[in-house]
Amino acid sequence: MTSDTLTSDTQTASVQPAGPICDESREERILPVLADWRAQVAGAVHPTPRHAGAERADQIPREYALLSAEELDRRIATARAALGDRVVILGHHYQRDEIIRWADARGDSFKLAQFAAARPEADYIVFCGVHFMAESADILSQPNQRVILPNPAAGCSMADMANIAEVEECWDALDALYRDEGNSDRQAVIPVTYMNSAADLKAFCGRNGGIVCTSSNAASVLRWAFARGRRVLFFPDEHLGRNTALALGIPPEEIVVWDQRRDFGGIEDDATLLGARVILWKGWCSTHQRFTVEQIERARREYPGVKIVVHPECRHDVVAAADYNGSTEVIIKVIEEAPAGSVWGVGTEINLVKRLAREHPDKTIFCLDPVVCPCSTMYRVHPAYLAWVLEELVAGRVVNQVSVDDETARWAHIALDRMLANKG
Ligand code: CIZ
Repeated sequence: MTSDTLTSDTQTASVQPAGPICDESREERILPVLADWRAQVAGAVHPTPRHAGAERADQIPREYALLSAEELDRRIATARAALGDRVVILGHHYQRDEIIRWADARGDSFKLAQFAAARPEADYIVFCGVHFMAESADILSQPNQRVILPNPAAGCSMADMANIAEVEECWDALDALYRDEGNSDRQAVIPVTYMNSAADLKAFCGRNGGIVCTSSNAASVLRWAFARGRRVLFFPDEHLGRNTALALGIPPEEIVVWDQRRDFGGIEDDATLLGARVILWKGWCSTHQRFTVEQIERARREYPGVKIVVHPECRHDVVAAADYNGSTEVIIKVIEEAPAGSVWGVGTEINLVKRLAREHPDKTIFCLDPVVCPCSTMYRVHPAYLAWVLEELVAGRVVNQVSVDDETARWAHIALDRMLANKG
């Protein structure tokens, strides 16, 4: 096997000028197990540092790491044909092309959650995305359906920045503070969790009068929350929360950050929280944090007339400097509807930017960040994992199933249903 077999960047370099690749996103860090075997086959000494999440990926049988890209494609196609309508494959926009080509539906987490809920006839939902998406699909699907995440190590570092113990600690502190605020027909705080969060946090929102949002419907969800509560506690993404609140006209002085790593969220006086309308968790997306105003200014200098579109997980100064901001679905729509010959600087995950460039050759589309930096956790769904889980299904075995316990699922379902009713 050549190194190209496992390196999608080399396969797609014709569209995105090959720039330096950020360290976190190198294939040998993302797929350390496969990379180790590859190196061993080539006779090298064990050269690769192991990624923190690698142990969860160790189960893949060695033979899959040794298959060529062509052989993997052939085996995926055969297994999928054998499974027919019993399987549905979902592909998130951030997945690499070698995975997206097998997807029955591609979309953002909102669209894919809807799709999963609308396919009760499929026995298996193979979710090519990350752990929180597969959990949501499990919650929304029928009890007889099984949801499979090809590589269980595919997670989301932002989602991991909030856990139930920390959120409950914050909630108790807020409850103690707001308890004496006086009568009101509205709840003191409505918890809102971004889709990028674990199922137990979605359940927390369901139990406490709260809701889930995605970047597609965050504004509509915040309006829903303010109709029922005086404040919102928004987790785990600080930036999506701030960008949405500011877009709704909430003044910056009524938006505060709760830093879960510090005592009492790092908030020094009660008055700050008493005057707050939005309390933001201190979490972020490592990929979207890379975008800067300087990159936008450079794009405007180098491409006069360029339009800039960024994701609302970017910092507010970046969103404010852009022409448009929105979820992956919005970014795709804005570019699709743009006239031929237009030029676009895009601030989101590189796999999606490259795909947009390939699918719209009549437009110039480039990533604002000159350093190629795929979301390193999304990237862990490699065709080797897809081939493996599908062939196991053909053999009557389910591997890498994601399943949420009944009690968590019951409450999380309530928060997700509220989200699905808020289309954005
Ligand atoms: O909601 C999603 O799927 C994510 C993670 C981003 C987006 O904008 O689609």
